[in-house]
Amino acid sequence: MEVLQINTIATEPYQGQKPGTSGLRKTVKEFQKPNYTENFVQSIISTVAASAKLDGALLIVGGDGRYYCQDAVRIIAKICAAHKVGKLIIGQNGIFSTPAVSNLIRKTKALGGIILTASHNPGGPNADFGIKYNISNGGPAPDGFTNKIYEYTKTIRAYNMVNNLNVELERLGTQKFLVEGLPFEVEIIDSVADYAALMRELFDFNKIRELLQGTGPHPAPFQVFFDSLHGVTGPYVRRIFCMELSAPESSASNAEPLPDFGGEHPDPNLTYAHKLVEKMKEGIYDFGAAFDGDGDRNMILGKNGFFVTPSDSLAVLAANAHFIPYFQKNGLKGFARSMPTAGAIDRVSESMAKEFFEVPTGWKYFGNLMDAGRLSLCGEESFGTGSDHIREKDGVWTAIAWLSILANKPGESVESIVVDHWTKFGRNFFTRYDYENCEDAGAKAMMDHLNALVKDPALTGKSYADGDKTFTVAKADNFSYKDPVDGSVSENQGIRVVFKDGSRIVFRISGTGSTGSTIRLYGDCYEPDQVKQKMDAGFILKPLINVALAMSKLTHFTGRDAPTVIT
Ligand code: VG1
Ligand code: CO
Repeated sequence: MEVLQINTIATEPYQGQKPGTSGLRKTVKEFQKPNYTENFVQSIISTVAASAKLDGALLIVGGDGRYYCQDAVRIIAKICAAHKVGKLIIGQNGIFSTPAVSNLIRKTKALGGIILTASHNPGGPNADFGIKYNISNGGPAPDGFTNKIYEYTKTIRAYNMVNNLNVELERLGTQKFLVEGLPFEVEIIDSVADYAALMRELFDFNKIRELLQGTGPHPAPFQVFFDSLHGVTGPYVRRIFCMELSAPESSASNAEPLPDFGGEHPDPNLTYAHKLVEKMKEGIYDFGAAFDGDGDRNMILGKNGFFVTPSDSLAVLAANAHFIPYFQKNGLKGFARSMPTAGAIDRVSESMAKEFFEVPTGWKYFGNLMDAGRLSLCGEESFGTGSDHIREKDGVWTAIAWLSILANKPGESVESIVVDHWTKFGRNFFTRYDYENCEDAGAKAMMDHLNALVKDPALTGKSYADGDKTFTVAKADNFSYKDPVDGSVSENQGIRVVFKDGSRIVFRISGTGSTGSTIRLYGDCYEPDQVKQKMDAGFILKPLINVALAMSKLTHFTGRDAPTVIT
Protein backbone atom coordinates (compact mmCIF):
# COMPACT_ATOMS: atom_id res chain seq x y z
CA MET A 1 0.00 0.00 0.00
CA GLU A 2 1.27 3.45 -0.90
CA VAL A 3 2.32 5.46 2.14
CA LEU A 4 0.73 8.92 2.04
CA GLN A 5 2.46 12.02 3.38
CA ILE A 6 1.02 14.78 5.53
CA ASN A 7 1.35 18.24 4.01
CA THR A 8 1.48 21.42 6.06
CA ILE A 9 0.00 24.39 4.25
CA ALA A 10 0.43 28.02 5.25
CA THR A 11 -2.75 30.09 5.48
CA GLU A 12 -4.14 33.39 6.77
CA PRO A 13 -7.20 33.78 9.00
CA TYR A 14 -10.53 34.84 7.54
CA GLN A 15 -12.81 37.27 9.34
CA GLY A 16 -16.24 36.16 10.46
CA GLN A 17 -15.96 32.38 10.66
CA LYS A 18 -18.27 32.48 13.67
CA PRO A 19 -20.76 29.60 13.90
CA GLY A 20 -24.35 30.83 14.33
CA THR A 21 -27.54 29.14 15.54
CA SER A 22 -26.56 25.96 13.73
CA GLY A 23 -23.01 25.95 12.38
CA LEU A 24 -21.17 28.24 9.97
CA ARG A 25 -23.35 29.40 7.06
CA LYS A 26 -22.00 31.48 4.21
CA THR A 27 -22.32 31.68 0.47
CA VAL A 28 -20.75 28.92 -1.59
CA LYS A 29 -18.51 31.60 -3.12
CA GLU A 30 -17.15 32.37 0.34
CA PHE A 31 -16.46 28.68 1.11
CA GLN A 32 -14.69 28.39 -2.25
CA LYS A 33 -12.18 31.12 -1.44
CA PRO A 34 -8.64 29.74 -1.12
CA ASN A 35 -8.27 27.91 2.23
CA TYR A 36 -11.65 29.16 3.56
CA THR A 37 -13.13 25.69 4.07
CA GLU A 38 -9.77 24.22 5.08
CA ASN A 39 -9.28 26.90 7.77
CA PHE A 40 -12.67 26.19 9.30
CA VAL A 41 -12.32 22.39 9.21
CA GLN A 42 -8.82 22.63 10.73
CA SER A 43 -10.29 24.84 13.48
CA ILE A 44 -12.98 22.23 14.21
CA ILE A 45 -10.37 19.47 14.38
CA SER A 46 -8.09 21.58 16.61
CA THR A 47 -11.03 22.21 18.96
CA VAL A 48 -11.94 18.52 19.09
CA ALA A 49 -8.30 17.56 19.68
CA ALA A 50 -8.02 20.03 22.58
CA SER A 51 -10.69 18.21 24.60
CA ALA A 52 -10.67 14.59 23.41
CA LYS A 53 -8.39 11.92 22.03
CA LEU A 54 -8.46 12.24 18.26
CA ASP A 55 -5.95 9.40 17.72
CA GLY A 56 -7.82 6.45 16.24
CA ALA A 57 -11.18 8.18 16.73
CA LEU A 58 -14.30 7.60 14.60
CA LEU A 59 -16.12 10.54 13.00
CA ILE A 60 -19.31 10.58 10.88
CA VAL A 61 -19.39 12.82 7.80
CA GLY A 62 -22.18 13.68 5.38
CA GLY A 63 -24.49 16.40 4.15
CA ASP A 64 -27.69 17.32 2.41
CA GLY A 65 -26.29 16.90 -1.12
CA ARG A 66 -26.19 20.60 -1.91
CA TYR A 67 -23.63 22.11 -4.26
CA TYR A 68 -20.08 21.90 -2.81
CA CYS A 69 -20.95 19.02 -0.42
CA GLN A 70 -18.63 16.51 -2.05
CA ASP A 71 -15.76 19.00 -2.27
CA ALA A 72 -16.14 19.69 1.43
CA VAL A 73 -16.28 15.97 2.29
CA ARG A 74 -12.99 15.42 0.45
CA ILE A 75 -11.33 18.31 2.28
CA ILE A 76 -12.58 16.94 5.61
CA ALA A 77 -11.23 13.47 4.81
CA LYS A 78 -7.81 14.89 3.89
CA ILE A 79 -7.60 16.98 7.07
CA CYS A 80 -8.85 14.16 9.32
CA ALA A 81 -6.31 11.76 7.80
CA ALA A 82 -3.56 14.21 8.72
CA HIS A 83 -4.64 14.32 12.38
CA LYS A 84 -4.53 10.58 13.16
CA VAL A 85 -8.31 10.17 13.07
CA GLY A 86 -8.78 6.39 12.79
CA LYS A 87 -11.90 6.15 10.69
CA LEU A 88 -14.58 8.13 8.92
CA ILE A 89 -18.05 6.79 8.15
CA ILE A 90 -19.40 8.72 5.16
CA GLY A 91 -22.81 8.46 3.52
CA GLN A 92 -22.73 7.27 -0.10
CA ASN A 93 -21.97 10.22 -2.39
CA GLY A 94 -21.49 12.28 0.76
CA ILE A 95 -25.21 12.18 1.60
CA PHE A 96 -26.76 11.96 5.07
CA SER A 97 -29.74 13.77 6.52
CA THR A 98 -28.96 15.69 9.71
CA PRO A 99 -31.05 13.27 11.84
CA ALA A 100 -29.26 10.32 10.21
CA VAL A 101 -25.86 11.72 11.28
CA SER A 102 -27.13 12.26 14.81
CA ASN A 103 -28.34 8.66 14.93
CA LEU A 104 -25.06 7.26 13.54
CA ILE A 105 -22.92 9.18 16.03
CA ARG A 106 -24.93 7.61 18.84
CA LYS A 107 -25.20 4.14 17.32
CA THR A 108 -21.49 3.80 16.46
CA LYS A 109 -20.36 5.66 19.61
CA ALA A 110 -18.40 8.01 17.36
CA LEU A 111 -16.47 10.95 18.79
CA GLY A 112 -18.62 13.30 16.71
CA GLY A 113 -19.70 14.21 13.23
CA ILE A 114 -19.37 16.92 10.62
CA ILE A 115 -22.55 17.87 8.76
CA LEU A 116 -22.47 19.78 5.49
CA THR A 117 -25.66 21.78 5.17
CA ALA A 118 -27.21 25.22 5.16
CA SER A 119 -30.52 23.52 5.99
CA HIS A 120 -33.45 25.44 4.50
CA ASN A 121 -31.28 28.05 2.74
CA PRO A 122 -31.15 27.75 -1.06
CA GLY A 123 -28.27 25.83 -2.67
CA GLY A 124 -26.19 26.02 -5.85
CA PRO A 125 -23.05 27.89 -6.94
CA ASN A 126 -24.69 31.26 -6.22
CA ALA A 127 -26.42 30.25 -2.98
CA ASP A 128 -25.48 28.95 0.47
CA PHE A 129 -23.36 26.31 2.12
CA GLY A 130 -22.69 25.40 5.73
CA ILE A 131 -20.60 23.26 8.07
CA LYS A 132 -21.66 22.10 11.51
CA TYR A 133 -19.95 19.97 14.15
CA ASN A 134 -21.97 17.56 16.31
CA ILE A 135 -20.57 16.17 19.55
CA SER A 136 -20.58 12.60 20.88
CA ASN A 137 -24.18 12.75 22.14
CA GLY A 138 -25.22 13.28 18.50
CA GLY A 139 -26.26 16.91 19.00
CA PRO A 140 -24.98 20.23 17.69
CA ALA A 141 -21.89 21.45 19.54
CA PRO A 142 -22.83 23.82 22.39
CA ASP A 143 -21.84 27.51 22.48
CA GLY A 144 -18.68 26.93 24.53
CA PHE A 145 -17.40 24.56 21.86
CA THR A 146 -18.29 26.69 18.84
CA ASN A 147 -16.73 29.75 20.52
CA LYS A 148 -13.47 27.80 20.69
CA ILE A 149 -13.71 26.94 16.99
CA TYR A 150 -14.14 30.65 16.29
CA GLU A 151 -11.07 31.49 18.39
CA TYR A 152 -8.96 29.08 16.32
CA THR A 153 -10.21 30.60 13.05
CA LYS A 154 -8.96 34.00 14.18
CA THR A 155 -5.35 32.92 14.64
CA ILE A 156 -4.85 30.05 12.21
CA ARG A 157 -1.57 30.23 10.23
CA ALA A 158 -1.32 26.69 8.86
CA TYR A 159 -3.31 23.52 8.43
CA ASN A 160 -2.37 19.88 7.89
CA MET A 161 -3.84 17.69 5.20
CA VAL A 162 -3.04 14.62 3.17
CA ASN A 163 -3.14 16.07 -0.34
CA ASN A 164 -2.96 12.72 -2.09
CA LEU A 165 -5.83 11.04 -0.26
CA ASN A 166 -8.46 10.09 -2.81
CA VAL A 167 -11.69 8.74 -1.43
CA GLU A 168 -14.28 7.21 -3.75
CA LEU A 169 -17.54 8.56 -2.38
CA GLU A 170 -19.84 6.43 -4.54
CA ARG A 171 -18.29 3.02 -3.74
CA LEU A 172 -19.94 1.27 -0.79
CA GLY A 173 -17.51 -0.48 1.55
CA THR A 174 -14.22 0.16 3.33
CA GLN A 175 -11.25 1.96 1.79
CA LYS A 176 -7.94 1.63 3.65
CA PHE A 177 -5.01 4.03 3.60
CA LEU A 178 -1.60 4.33 5.24
CA VAL A 179 -0.68 7.83 6.35
CA GLU A 180 2.96 8.11 7.40
CA GLY A 181 2.80 4.56 8.74
CA LEU A 182 -0.56 4.86 10.52
CA PRO A 183 -3.76 3.23 9.21
CA PHE A 184 -6.66 5.45 8.18
CA GLU A 185 -10.01 4.02 7.07
CA VAL A 186 -13.04 5.36 5.27
CA GLU A 187 -16.28 3.38 5.20
CA ILE A 188 -18.91 4.46 2.68
CA ILE A 189 -22.35 3.32 3.80
CA ASP A 190 -25.94 3.40 2.59
CA SER A 191 -27.30 6.81 3.62
CA VAL A 192 -30.70 5.50 4.73
CA ALA A 193 -30.37 1.98 6.21
CA ASP A 194 -29.45 2.80 9.83
CA TYR A 195 -31.99 5.59 10.10
CA ALA A 196 -34.75 3.36 8.69
CA ALA A 197 -33.82 0.67 11.21
CA LEU A 198 -34.13 3.20 14.04
CA MET A 199 -37.62 4.24 12.86
CA ARG A 200 -38.72 0.57 12.83
CA GLU A 201 -37.63 0.32 16.47
CA LEU A 202 -39.45 3.48 17.57
CA PHE A 203 -42.79 2.93 15.84
CA ASP A 204 -45.27 0.14 15.06
CA PHE A 205 -44.92 -0.08 11.28
CA ASN A 206 -47.64 -2.76 10.99
CA LYS A 207 -50.18 -0.43 12.53
CA ILE A 208 -49.21 2.45 10.21
CA ARG A 209 -49.38 0.12 7.20
CA GLU A 210 -52.97 -0.76 8.16
CA LEU A 211 -53.82 2.94 8.21
CA LEU A 212 -52.30 3.58 4.79
CA GLN A 213 -53.88 0.46 3.27
CA GLY A 214 -57.28 0.93 4.89
CA THR A 215 -57.21 -2.46 6.62
CA GLY A 216 -57.75 -3.42 10.28
CA PRO A 217 -59.93 -0.79 11.99
CA HIS A 218 -59.62 1.73 9.16
CA PRO A 219 -62.59 2.41 6.88
CA ALA A 220 -60.53 3.36 3.79
CA PRO A 221 -56.89 3.80 2.73
CA PHE A 222 -55.37 6.94 4.22
CA GLN A 223 -53.88 8.90 1.33
CA VAL A 224 -50.50 10.48 2.05
CA PHE A 225 -48.26 12.84 0.08
CA PHE A 226 -44.69 13.90 0.80
CA ASP A 227 -42.72 16.78 -0.66
CA SER A 228 -38.96 16.51 -0.18
CA LEU A 229 -38.39 19.83 -2.01
CA HIS A 230 -35.42 18.15 -3.76
CA GLY A 231 -33.60 18.03 -0.42
CA VAL A 232 -31.96 15.07 1.27
CA THR A 233 -35.15 13.32 2.46
CA GLY A 234 -36.21 11.90 -0.93
CA PRO A 235 -34.37 8.58 -0.47
CA TYR A 236 -35.56 8.37 3.15
CA VAL A 237 -39.18 8.98 2.14
CA ARG A 238 -39.00 6.37 -0.63
CA ARG A 239 -37.45 3.72 1.58
CA ILE A 240 -39.54 4.29 4.69
CA PHE A 241 -42.95 5.47 3.50
CA CYS A 242 -43.11 3.79 0.08
CA MET A 243 -41.11 0.58 0.47
CA GLU A 244 -41.71 -0.21 4.12
CA LEU A 245 -45.04 1.42 4.89
CA SER A 246 -46.56 0.66 1.47
CA ALA A 247 -47.44 4.21 0.41
CA PRO A 248 -47.59 4.43 -3.41
CA GLU A 249 -44.45 5.59 -5.24
CA SER A 250 -46.42 8.59 -6.48
CA SER A 251 -46.75 9.89 -2.92
CA ALA A 252 -43.03 10.81 -2.86
CA SER A 253 -42.65 14.05 -4.77
CA ASN A 254 -39.48 16.02 -5.51
CA ALA A 255 -37.68 12.99 -4.10
CA GLU A 256 -34.47 13.37 -6.15
CA PRO A 257 -31.92 15.33 -4.11
CA LEU A 258 -30.56 18.11 -6.34
CA PRO A 259 -27.45 20.25 -5.67
CA ASP A 260 -29.52 23.42 -6.14
CA PHE A 261 -32.86 22.05 -4.85
CA GLY A 262 -34.31 22.83 -8.27
CA GLY A 263 -33.51 26.51 -7.76
CA GLU A 264 -35.98 26.89 -4.87
CA HIS A 265 -35.85 27.25 -1.09
CA PRO A 266 -35.98 23.80 0.51
CA ASP A 267 -37.98 25.32 3.35
CA PRO A 268 -41.16 23.55 4.51
CA ASN A 269 -43.53 26.42 5.18
CA LEU A 270 -46.64 27.84 3.53
CA THR A 271 -44.57 30.17 1.33
CA TYR A 272 -41.86 27.90 -0.01
CA ALA A 273 -43.79 24.62 0.03
CA HIS A 274 -46.81 26.20 -1.64
CA LYS A 275 -46.98 23.42 -4.24
CA LEU A 276 -47.71 20.92 -1.48
CA VAL A 277 -50.35 23.28 -0.10
CA GLU A 278 -52.03 23.46 -3.53
CA LYS A 279 -51.84 19.68 -3.92
CA MET A 280 -53.50 19.21 -0.54
CA LYS A 281 -56.21 21.71 -1.42
CA GLU A 282 -57.33 19.37 -4.23
CA GLY A 283 -58.91 17.35 -1.43
CA ILE A 284 -57.53 13.97 -2.54
CA TYR A 285 -54.90 13.47 0.15
CA ASP A 286 -55.57 13.03 3.87
CA PHE A 287 -52.07 13.87 5.06
CA GLY A 288 -49.24 15.92 3.60
CA ALA A 289 -45.73 16.63 4.83
CA ALA A 290 -42.78 18.61 3.51
CA PHE A 291 -39.19 18.53 4.76
CA ASP A 292 -36.26 20.93 4.53
CA GLY A 293 -32.92 20.55 2.74
CA ASP A 294 -31.23 18.52 5.49
CA GLY A 295 -34.33 16.71 6.73
CA ASP A 296 -34.64 18.07 10.25
CA ARG A 297 -37.67 20.33 9.64
CA ASN A 298 -41.22 19.39 8.73
CA MET A 299 -44.54 20.93 7.84
CA ILE A 300 -47.70 18.90 8.49
CA LEU A 301 -50.90 19.48 6.52
CA GLY A 302 -54.29 17.79 6.64
CA LYS A 303 -56.94 17.28 3.99
CA ASN A 304 -57.87 20.36 1.93
CA GLY A 305 -54.63 22.03 3.04
CA PHE A 306 -55.45 22.27 6.76
CA PHE A 307 -52.26 23.76 8.25
CA VAL A 308 -50.89 22.51 11.56
CA THR A 309 -48.68 25.18 13.10
CA PRO A 310 -45.40 23.77 14.45
CA SER A 311 -46.37 24.94 17.94
CA ASP A 312 -49.66 23.02 17.70
CA SER A 313 -47.99 20.00 16.14
CA LEU A 314 -45.68 19.74 19.14
CA ALA A 315 -48.59 20.06 21.58
CA VAL A 316 -50.66 17.42 19.76
CA LEU A 317 -47.72 15.00 19.72
CA ALA A 318 -47.24 15.57 23.45
CA ALA A 319 -50.89 15.02 24.29
CA ASN A 320 -50.95 11.80 22.22
CA ALA A 321 -47.45 10.53 22.95
CA HIS A 322 -48.90 7.43 24.65
CA PHE A 323 -49.76 6.11 21.17
CA ILE A 324 -46.09 6.02 20.20
CA PRO A 325 -44.34 2.76 21.16
CA TYR A 326 -41.02 4.51 21.95
CA PHE A 327 -42.67 6.61 24.65
CA GLN A 328 -44.74 3.66 25.89
CA LYS A 329 -41.50 1.79 26.45
CA ASN A 330 -39.32 4.59 27.82
CA GLY A 331 -41.90 6.73 29.57
CA LEU A 332 -42.38 10.42 29.04
CA LYS A 333 -39.93 12.66 30.83
CA GLY A 334 -40.21 16.43 30.43
CA PHE A 335 -41.24 18.70 27.57
CA ALA A 336 -39.54 21.79 26.13
CA ARG A 337 -39.81 24.45 23.48
CA SER A 338 -37.69 27.33 22.29
CA MET A 339 -38.57 30.73 23.73
CA PRO A 340 -40.30 32.23 20.65
CA THR A 341 -42.42 29.08 20.14
CA ALA A 342 -46.08 29.53 21.11
CA GLY A 343 -47.11 28.09 24.46
CA ALA A 344 -49.50 25.31 23.34
CA ILE A 345 -47.15 22.65 24.73
CA ASP A 346 -47.04 24.46 28.10
CA ARG A 347 -50.69 23.61 28.72
CA VAL A 348 -50.25 19.96 27.82
CA SER A 349 -47.21 19.74 30.02
CA GLU A 350 -49.10 21.28 32.93
CA SER A 351 -52.06 18.94 32.50
CA MET A 352 -49.71 15.94 32.57
CA ALA A 353 -47.65 17.40 35.46
CA LYS A 354 -44.38 17.10 33.54
CA GLU A 355 -41.17 19.05 33.97
CA PHE A 356 -41.08 21.84 31.38
CA PHE A 357 -38.28 23.96 29.90
CA GLU A 358 -38.12 27.12 27.80
CA VAL A 359 -34.75 27.38 26.04
CA PRO A 360 -33.16 29.78 23.53
CA THR A 361 -33.58 29.27 19.79
CA GLY A 362 -31.48 26.39 18.43
CA TRP A 363 -31.57 22.64 18.96
CA LYS A 364 -28.24 22.61 20.82
CA TYR A 365 -30.02 23.83 23.97
CA PHE A 366 -32.14 20.65 24.26
CA GLY A 367 -29.20 18.21 24.31
CA ASN A 368 -28.11 18.51 27.95
CA LEU A 369 -31.70 18.10 29.19
CA MET A 370 -32.11 14.94 27.11
CA ASP A 371 -28.77 13.54 28.24
CA ALA A 372 -29.82 14.18 31.85
CA GLY A 373 -33.01 12.16 31.32
CA ARG A 374 -35.26 15.18 31.89
CA LEU A 375 -36.59 15.77 28.37
CA SER A 376 -38.46 13.49 25.96
CA LEU A 377 -40.20 15.71 23.44
CA CYS A 378 -39.52 19.25 22.24
CA GLY A 379 -39.87 21.64 19.35
CA GLU A 380 -39.45 25.05 17.79
CA GLU A 381 -41.83 27.33 15.94
CA SER A 382 -39.50 27.10 12.92
CA PHE A 383 -40.98 23.76 11.83
CA GLY A 384 -38.81 21.60 14.07
CA THR A 385 -39.98 18.75 16.30
CA GLY A 386 -38.13 15.85 17.79
CA SER A 387 -37.54 13.58 20.75
CA ASP A 388 -34.65 12.10 22.67
CA HIS A 389 -34.33 9.23 20.18
CA ILE A 390 -31.54 11.39 18.70
CA ARG A 391 -30.16 14.88 19.44
CA GLU A 392 -31.45 16.77 16.38
CA LYS A 393 -34.91 17.75 15.30
CA ASP A 394 -36.29 15.17 12.93
CA GLY A 395 -38.64 15.80 9.99
CA VAL A 396 -39.36 12.25 8.87
CA TRP A 397 -39.76 11.11 12.49
CA THR A 398 -42.42 13.81 13.00
CA ALA A 399 -44.42 12.62 9.99
CA ILE A 400 -44.27 9.02 11.22
CA ALA A 401 -45.26 10.18 14.71
CA TRP A 402 -48.34 11.90 13.27
CA LEU A 403 -49.26 8.78 11.30
CA SER A 404 -48.88 6.70 14.49
CA ILE A 405 -51.43 8.91 16.21
CA LEU A 406 -53.78 8.78 13.22
CA ALA A 407 -53.38 4.98 13.13
CA ASN A 408 -54.72 4.87 16.67
CA LYS A 409 -57.73 7.06 15.90
CA PRO A 410 -59.59 5.28 13.09
CA GLY A 411 -61.81 7.57 11.03
CA GLU A 412 -60.28 10.78 12.42
CA SER A 413 -58.51 13.43 10.37
CA VAL A 414 -55.57 15.73 11.01
CA GLU A 415 -58.04 18.59 11.35
CA SER A 416 -60.36 16.80 13.78
CA ILE A 417 -57.42 15.90 16.00
CA VAL A 418 -56.18 19.52 16.07
CA VAL A 419 -59.65 21.01 16.62
CA ASP A 420 -60.31 18.53 19.46
CA HIS A 421 -57.01 19.62 20.93
CA TRP A 422 -58.06 23.29 20.85
CA THR A 423 -61.40 22.41 22.43
CA LYS A 424 -59.64 20.72 25.30
CA PHE A 425 -56.65 23.04 25.81
CA GLY A 426 -57.55 26.29 24.04
CA ARG A 427 -55.75 27.60 20.97
CA ASN A 428 -52.45 29.48 20.75
CA PHE A 429 -52.35 31.70 17.69
CA PHE A 430 -48.85 32.27 16.35
CA THR A 431 -47.19 34.16 13.52
CA ARG A 432 -43.65 35.06 12.53
CA TYR A 433 -42.59 37.95 10.28
CA ASP A 434 -39.13 37.71 8.71
CA TYR A 435 -37.35 40.77 7.33
CA GLU A 436 -34.54 39.11 5.42
CA ASN A 437 -31.20 40.60 4.50
CA CYS A 438 -31.64 44.00 6.20
CA GLU A 439 -28.64 46.25 6.52
CA ASP A 440 -26.62 45.26 9.59
CA ALA A 441 -26.44 48.80 11.00
CA GLY A 442 -30.20 49.39 10.84
CA ALA A 443 -31.01 46.01 12.40
CA LYS A 444 -28.52 46.65 15.19
CA ALA A 445 -29.90 50.11 15.85
CA MET A 446 -33.39 48.67 16.18
CA MET A 447 -32.23 46.00 18.63
CA ASP A 448 -30.35 48.68 20.63
CA HIS A 449 -33.54 50.72 20.75
CA LEU A 450 -35.53 47.69 21.95
CA ASN A 451 -32.90 46.79 24.52
CA ALA A 452 -33.07 50.28 25.98
CA LEU A 453 -36.87 50.09 25.96
CA VAL A 454 -37.12 46.79 27.87
CA LYS A 455 -34.46 47.88 30.38
CA ASP A 456 -36.54 50.93 31.31
CA PRO A 457 -38.74 50.05 34.32
CA ALA A 458 -41.29 52.62 33.08
CA LEU A 459 -42.26 50.24 30.25
CA THR A 460 -44.18 47.95 32.61
CA GLY A 461 -47.77 49.15 32.86
CA LYS A 462 -47.53 51.20 29.66
CA SER A 463 -50.36 50.71 27.17
CA TYR A 464 -50.25 50.50 23.38
CA ALA A 465 -53.38 50.66 21.26
CA ASP A 466 -54.19 49.49 17.76
CA GLY A 467 -57.76 50.15 16.60
CA ASP A 468 -60.01 49.14 19.47
CA LYS A 469 -57.45 46.77 21.00
CA THR A 470 -55.21 47.90 23.86
CA PHE A 471 -52.17 46.00 25.10
CA THR A 472 -50.67 46.75 28.50
CA VAL A 473 -47.12 45.64 29.17
CA ALA A 474 -46.86 43.12 32.02
CA LYS A 475 -43.21 42.12 31.62
CA ALA A 476 -40.35 42.79 29.22
CA ASP A 477 -36.74 41.61 29.00
CA ASN A 478 -33.96 40.28 26.84
CA PHE A 479 -34.21 36.52 27.31
CA SER A 480 -31.39 34.87 29.19
CA TYR A 481 -31.12 31.12 29.85
CA LYS A 482 -29.26 29.22 32.49
CA ASP A 483 -28.78 25.58 31.53
CA PRO A 484 -30.08 23.61 34.54
CA VAL A 485 -27.65 20.78 33.86
CA ASP A 486 -24.26 22.46 33.41
CA GLY A 487 -25.09 25.95 34.70
CA SER A 488 -23.89 27.70 31.53
CA VAL A 489 -25.60 31.00 30.81
CA SER A 490 -26.69 32.23 27.35
CA GLU A 491 -27.60 35.91 27.29
CA ASN A 492 -29.24 38.22 24.73
CA GLN A 493 -31.41 35.47 23.24
CA GLY A 494 -34.22 37.76 22.12
CA ILE A 495 -36.29 40.74 23.22
CA ARG A 496 -39.66 39.71 24.60
CA VAL A 497 -42.60 41.77 25.71
CA VAL A 498 -45.47 40.01 27.49
CA PHE A 499 -48.80 41.84 27.79
CA LYS A 500 -51.42 41.61 30.53
CA ASP A 501 -53.73 39.44 28.40
CA GLY A 502 -50.94 36.88 28.00
CA SER A 503 -50.14 37.79 24.40
CA ARG A 504 -46.48 38.21 23.57
CA ILE A 505 -44.08 39.66 21.02
CA VAL A 506 -40.46 38.62 20.48
CA PHE A 507 -37.64 40.12 18.41
CA ARG A 508 -34.43 38.34 17.38
CA ILE A 509 -31.74 38.59 14.77
CA SER A 510 -31.40 35.31 12.89
CA GLY A 511 -28.24 33.30 13.38
CA THR A 512 -28.53 31.26 10.18
CA GLY A 513 -28.47 33.85 7.39
CA SER A 514 -25.46 34.11 5.11
CA THR A 515 -25.60 37.83 4.27
CA GLY A 516 -26.94 40.95 6.04
CA SER A 517 -29.23 40.71 9.07
CA THR A 518 -32.55 38.92 9.13
CA ILE A 519 -34.94 40.29 11.74
CA ARG A 520 -37.52 37.89 13.12
CA LEU A 521 -40.64 39.24 14.78
CA TYR A 522 -42.78 36.63 16.54
CA GLY A 523 -46.28 37.17 17.94
CA ASP A 524 -48.59 34.85 19.81
CA CYS A 525 -51.75 34.94 21.90
CA TYR A 526 -54.01 32.47 23.65
CA GLU A 527 -57.68 31.98 22.80
CA PRO A 528 -59.97 29.86 25.00
CA ASP A 529 -63.13 30.84 23.08
CA GLN A 530 -64.20 28.08 20.67
CA VAL A 531 -65.80 30.41 18.15
CA LYS A 532 -62.73 32.67 17.96
CA GLN A 533 -60.48 29.59 17.72
CA LYS A 534 -61.79 29.01 14.20
CA MET A 535 -60.69 32.46 13.01
CA ASP A 536 -57.68 33.30 10.86
CA ALA A 537 -54.39 33.66 12.76
CA GLY A 538 -53.21 36.57 10.62
CA PHE A 539 -56.40 38.48 11.38
CA ILE A 540 -56.36 37.73 15.10
CA LEU A 541 -52.72 38.72 15.50
CA LYS A 542 -52.71 41.84 13.30
CA PRO A 543 -53.25 44.38 16.13
CA LEU A 544 -50.50 42.74 18.20
CA ILE A 545 -48.08 42.88 15.25
CA ASN A 546 -48.97 46.53 14.63
CA VAL A 547 -48.10 47.30 18.23
CA ALA A 548 -44.81 45.42 17.84
CA LEU A 549 -43.97 47.48 14.76
CA ALA A 550 -44.79 50.71 16.56
CA MET A 551 -42.74 49.80 19.65
CA SER A 552 -39.71 48.71 17.64
CA LYS A 553 -39.86 51.51 15.03
CA LEU A 554 -38.84 48.78 12.59
CA THR A 555 -39.67 50.76 9.47
CA HIS A 556 -37.75 53.78 10.74
CA PHE A 557 -34.61 51.75 11.45
CA THR A 558 -34.65 49.39 8.46
CA GLY A 559 -36.63 51.18 5.77
CA ARG A 560 -38.79 48.04 5.42
CA ASP A 561 -42.55 48.40 5.36
CA ALA A 562 -43.33 44.73 4.83
CA PRO A 563 -41.78 41.39 5.80
CA THR A 564 -40.22 39.16 3.13
CA VAL A 565 -41.80 36.00 4.57
CA ILE A 566 -44.69 35.40 6.94
CA THR A 567 -45.10 32.00 8.59
C1 VG1 B 1 -33.43 29.20 12.60
C2 VG1 B 1 -34.67 28.89 13.42
C3 VG1 B 1 -34.28 28.01 14.61
C4 VG1 B 1 -33.57 26.76 14.11
C5 VG1 B 1 -32.40 27.13 13.25
C6 VG1 B 1 -31.73 25.93 12.62
O1 VG1 B 1 -32.51 29.93 13.37
O2 VG1 B 1 -35.29 30.06 13.85
O3 VG1 B 1 -35.43 27.71 15.34
O4 VG1 B 1 -33.11 26.00 15.19
O5 VG1 B 1 -32.83 27.99 12.17
O6 VG1 B 1 -32.63 25.20 11.86
P1 VG1 B 1 -32.36 31.54 13.27
O7 VG1 B 1 -31.21 31.87 14.16
O8 VG1 B 1 -32.16 31.84 11.84
O9 VG1 B 1 -33.66 32.10 13.76
V1 VG1 B 1 -32.09 24.35 10.52
O10 VG1 B 1 -33.30 23.35 10.02
O11 VG1 B 1 -31.75 25.77 9.57
O12 VG1 B 1 -30.69 23.62 10.97
CO1 CO C 1 -32.68 22.02 8.65
